[in-house]
Amino acid sequence: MRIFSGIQPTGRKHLGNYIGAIRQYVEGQDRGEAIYCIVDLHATTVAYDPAELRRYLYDTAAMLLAAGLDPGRCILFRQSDVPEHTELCWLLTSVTAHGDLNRMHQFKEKSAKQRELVSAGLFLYPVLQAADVLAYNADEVPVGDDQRQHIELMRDIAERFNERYGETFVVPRHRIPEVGARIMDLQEPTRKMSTTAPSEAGTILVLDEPRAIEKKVKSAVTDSGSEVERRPDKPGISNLIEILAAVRGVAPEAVEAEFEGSGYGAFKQAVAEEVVEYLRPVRERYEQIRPDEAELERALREGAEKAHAISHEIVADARRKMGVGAPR
Ligand code: ATP
Ligand code: LTN
Repeated sequence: MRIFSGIQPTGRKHLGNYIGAIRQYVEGQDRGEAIYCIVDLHATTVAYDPAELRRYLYDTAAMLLAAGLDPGRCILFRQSDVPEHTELCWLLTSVTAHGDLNRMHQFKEKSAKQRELVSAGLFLYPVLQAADVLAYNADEVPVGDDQRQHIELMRDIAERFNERYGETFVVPRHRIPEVGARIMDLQEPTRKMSTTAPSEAGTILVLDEPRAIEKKVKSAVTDSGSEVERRPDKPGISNLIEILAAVRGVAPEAVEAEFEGSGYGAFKQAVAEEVVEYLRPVRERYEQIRPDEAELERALREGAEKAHAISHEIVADARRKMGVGAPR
């Protein structure tokens, strides 16, 4: 089985990214042929700083290695190093409906936030994402819940391509974790945790110092009452329950049962401590890995060569089926 996922080089990864996606990547290495891509081309679809993009790319690569990706057991590479992604993106536009792209939640949200320019790249973002996956004929795509619609679209694109030009692509399925697929902001628990939140107080960064994590968890917005229970009228407590369950690798019901009657204070204390211990080894390994940019670069290039060897054949087949390029 082939597993593929992509992650944006937005330097600072948070607990939502870690629980929703990154730890699934790590576990994917034991379940199949795992391929992970740092999507620098996707990062150019909104306003960004070129020098920062380079730095963030290394930050993200170091973070993934610190989390447990092992270049001996997976392929880790930079999207722009493998030109098949952009080529296939264009080829796939021929079987992508404009109306479908217009309906993408992420496009609507991100385009509303742009101050200067809503780029055509932002509109085509999901097509490039489809190309990322289809270029490897991946079976499974580990992502957080917010990517559900993008995965549905890439399935439609693959199916339409196969219908129109003949069987070419594997139609991939998402792998969204049962617990922790949508970690919410600690200050505004009706919004997903994100690096682009207006305030950092609600976002636990993977590299946050223990004291910062403790402060953020303890000042998390909770609801009136004192029951540690998941309920629609208790989004703050529900989120903390989900976080602790994900960190422990247990069902949320087990957390509810353990903290029944203990009150918010003791519960938050436990969440803070366990999140600190959960992230500590990642932060420590990151500090060791991040300074050696030459080594990060070497690992990424090696990854790109392996990725290219796979995607080259698959994209060449798509070209042939579409009747573009010289005949063989
Ligand atoms: P952010 O909004 O924080 O910038 P993102 O979704 O735009 O994150 P990525 O860093 O590329 O961009 O996301 C990597 C993975 O993390 C994706 O699979 C995404 O679904 C997942 N993810 C992002 N936010 C959360 C969250 N709050 N809870 C669970 N998973 C998440
Ligand atoms: N849009 C995704 C990142 C991404 C991706 C992919 C995820 C780009 N290409 C391919 C899975 C498969 C996001 O997390 N924001």
